[in-house]
Amino acid sequence: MSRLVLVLGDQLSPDLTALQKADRETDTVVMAEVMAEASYVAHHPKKIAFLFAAMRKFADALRKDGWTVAYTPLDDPDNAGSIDGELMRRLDETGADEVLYTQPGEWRLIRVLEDFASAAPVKVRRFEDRRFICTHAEFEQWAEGRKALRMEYFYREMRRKTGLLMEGDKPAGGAWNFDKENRKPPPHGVDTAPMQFTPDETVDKVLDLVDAKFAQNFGALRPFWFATARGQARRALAHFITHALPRFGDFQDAMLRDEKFLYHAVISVYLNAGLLDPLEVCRAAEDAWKAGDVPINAAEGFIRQILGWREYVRGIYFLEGEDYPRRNALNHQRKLPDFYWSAETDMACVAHAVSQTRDEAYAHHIQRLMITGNFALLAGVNPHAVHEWYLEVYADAYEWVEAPNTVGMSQFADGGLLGSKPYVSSGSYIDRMSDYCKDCRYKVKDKTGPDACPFNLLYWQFLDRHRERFEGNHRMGNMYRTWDRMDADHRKTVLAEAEDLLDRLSKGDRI
Ligand code: FAD
Ligand code: DLZ
Ligand code: SF4
Repeated sequence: MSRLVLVLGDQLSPDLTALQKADRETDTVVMAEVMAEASYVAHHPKKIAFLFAAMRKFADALRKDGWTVAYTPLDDPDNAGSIDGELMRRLDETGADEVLYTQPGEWRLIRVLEDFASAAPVKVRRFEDRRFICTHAEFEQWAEGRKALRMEYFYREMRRKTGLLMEGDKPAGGAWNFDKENRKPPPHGVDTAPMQFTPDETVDKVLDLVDAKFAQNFGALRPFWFATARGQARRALAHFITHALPRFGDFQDAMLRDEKFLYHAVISVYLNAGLLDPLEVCRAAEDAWKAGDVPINAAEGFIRQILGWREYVRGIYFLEGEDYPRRNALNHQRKLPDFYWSAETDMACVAHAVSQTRDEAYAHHIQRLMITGNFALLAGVNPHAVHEWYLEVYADAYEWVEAPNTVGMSQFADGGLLGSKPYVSSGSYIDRMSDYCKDCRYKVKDKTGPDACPFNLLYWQFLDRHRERFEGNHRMGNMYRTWDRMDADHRKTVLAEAEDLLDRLSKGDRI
């Protein structure tokens, strides 16, 4: 008996379930660069290049390990153009009598492979993706019967399950969460950067291919410095643990114009493709804390992002089903402003986040949440358009992780399933946490008038237009009381100027 074993571009892990179930003596691994995957959204060229290069190197590593790999490059004249097409072609070619695959991370591709299984002349077996700490069954069990699915409680379960940062049944350091210590304003200068890798021959070839085929996509392909193999990704992780993790907690929410990465790990691109394993990353951070190299607020804050948030959003994506990315609880219908592509706006914070995204296919969490996400929510942009933007522009974007973060956390389009209140802020939050405002054409201190910061105007207009929904929210009551205490004429001016700003946005005027 011989089988085909599918390995997708974001399944580059030797312990992938389908590989574990296969036999390297008799079975053939199928990997394919296909247009269907490379164009279901217009991915950032750096993301495509990263994946193709990592796929090619993973295929080579499998071959060295004794596997037979049928690998199809994008420009192979026989390329069938899609994952199911490639599987059919390889079935014909090899005469294999079974296909094994691991569940993809997106409903779209799950359905494609289900249809393939119905049409295929041979048995097709699917396995759960075990490269996560929480299984689907465990998440469903945790969610069952709960009124609110709060990440914090899920995270504690995961701490107990893994024993990470636990002292017996108590959290290490005496608290589950040290976030209060993690809200420091930006530092003056940053003394580290993520590890960068010079393109080798494999990467160079892929860069030329991506240049030729995807030049029209948003984003700069070069310079390209991502790790593209597990060994490199491990080195990047070790570099982060030594040089940046100690200060990760303190400056987790800070933003600096000239420091794109601050003390962030820049490993989501590797984790999500399978080059790093989430538990190994958490254990490495825990070990650094145990060795006394990293304070507890940093180790805990970092581990919470992976053990907590990453696992939790995946659980939500699969629990909620395929309509999740289409939700629009606030009925927001505005078109995504053009400056999300061009960076041509006078708002220094937005211009900066967008141009950094174009150059690096990366922005850190607070830039995504409190700059581009915040503006889209305040302005009432259609959440599906926002979702598509995030899926296109970041190298770490796959729907299972991107959609809950965008549709749920950032746009409140799931009606508060994921977050108990919308992440909106006026300019003063951005000013406190960044150095963007000092060079902005708008004045963050101005609440009204020609120089008023758009976040100031839109923040109050957002609260006002969604009063019915949010007034009773215990975390937002204070803001409504502040708004109501303002002078009536001032409120009228704010609303009128906000409407004017939104009108100009609709007309495509520069704002
Ligand atoms: P660090 O800040 O160093 O954090 C360490 C790791 O924790 C990350 O590598 C990531 O694996 C994990 N993590 C942190 N926050 C989250 C989170 N909220 N959800 C899931 N994992 C998290 N992350 C993605 O991996 N892919 C996406 O497509 C994505 N889209 C996002 C869209 C929006 C609107 C927002 C607000 C957040 C999104 N995130 C996404 C989460 C987060 O912004 C990124 O994981 C993080 O910025 C990656 O950079 P880093 O590796 O330097 O992370
Ligand atoms: C994102 C992506 C891209 C750009 N290209 C490919 C590809 O050519 N071949 C492949 O197997 N996978 C690719 N991927 C990743 C898939 O889109 C991903 O597996 C699904 O979105 C599920 O997460
Ligand atoms: Fe952004 Fe307003 Fe600050 Fe300008 S003033 S950078 S628009 S927050």
